Amino acid sequence: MQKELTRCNFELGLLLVLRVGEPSQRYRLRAPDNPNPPSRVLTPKTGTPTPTRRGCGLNIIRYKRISSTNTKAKTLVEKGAADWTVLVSEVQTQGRGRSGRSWKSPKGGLWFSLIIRPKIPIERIPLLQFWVANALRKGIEEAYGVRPEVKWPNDLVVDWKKLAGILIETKISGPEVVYAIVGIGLNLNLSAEQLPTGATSIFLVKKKRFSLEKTFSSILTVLERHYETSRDENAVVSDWWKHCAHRMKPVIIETGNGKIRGKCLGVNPDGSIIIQTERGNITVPDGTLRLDA
Ligand code: BT5
Repeated sequence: MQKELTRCNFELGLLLVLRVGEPSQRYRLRAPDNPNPPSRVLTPKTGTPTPTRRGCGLNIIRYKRISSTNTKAKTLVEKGAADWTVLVSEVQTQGRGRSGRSWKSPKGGLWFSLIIRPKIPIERIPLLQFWVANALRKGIEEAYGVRPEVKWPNDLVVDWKKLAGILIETKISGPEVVYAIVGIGLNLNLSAEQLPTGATSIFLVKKKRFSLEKTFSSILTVLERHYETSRDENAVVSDWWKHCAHRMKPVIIETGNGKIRGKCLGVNPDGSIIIQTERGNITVPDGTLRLDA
C-alpha cells in the first residue's frame, strides 16, 4: 500500500513529497504554488534513494551558496526547525572549523549540517562526535571502499591527510542539551589545487569523481542507523578507537596551555584523550593532535 506524506517547508516554500511503502523509496522536491522559488535550491537528481527516519523523511534544505550551513542551521533551529532538518550547500563562503578556524568549501565537496535534539545530559555531548565520526567512516567505506581512519578529536584521515571534518555545536539549558548542530565537511570531488596542504579527497584517493547526491544520501542513512545505537557509549567509543589513526602511537597535542608529548593510550566517553607521558598518564580534554615523528 502506498502512503504519501507531504511536509511543508516554509523556509524554502517547497513541498517535500515522500512516498513510503514502495520497494525503493524516493523523494523529490517540487515547486509549490510560490511563483518565485528561491534560486539557491538544488534539484536532486531523480532516482536518488531517500534516507528515511522511521518512515517520516527528512527536511532537506538545499542551497547553491551559503556562508556556512552550521550558521544557517543555528538561525533555523532558533526559529523552531524540526528535528533532523538537514541543510546542504554546494559552496560555503565562510565555512567554519573549530575554534574560529575556517573550512575551505568550494564546489565539489559535501558540506552539510544536521539539526538534532538528542535528549542527552550534557556530559554525553562528546559522544556525538564519536557517533558522527563512526557513521561517516562507515558511510565512506560502504560507498567507496575507501577506509579512512579517525583522528582525535573530529577528523577522518586517509594516510594522515584530512578527508573530512566535523563541527558539532550545541545549545544547553541547565543539565540538558536543547539542540545540537552536526556540521560535516567531506572532500568528495576536489582536486589538490582546491584543497589546503595536508588534505585529501575521495577523488584524489580513487582517481574518480562520484555523485554528491548518492554520497549525501548514503551518509545520512548511516548516520540515522548509528543514531539508534549511539546510546551505548562503550560500543561507540570502542568502535572509534578500533579505527583510530594514532592508536598506541607517539603523538604531540597542542593545547591552549602548551604541548603534550606521549603515547596515545585511548579516549574517554567524555571526549578526552589519554596520553602516557614521562610524568604519568594525562587526560587531555581538547587540542590539535599530530604524530610525533
Ligand atoms: C573541522 O575543524 O575539521 C570542522 C570542519 C567542519 C566543516 C563543516 S562543512 C559543513 C558545516 N558548516 C560549517 O561551516 N562547518 C561545517 P578543525 O578541526 O578546526 O579543522 C580546521 C582546519 O582544517 C583548518 O584550519 C585547515 O587547516 C584545515 N582545512 C580547512 N579546510 C579544509 C578542507 N576542505 N579539507 C581538509 N582540511 C581543511
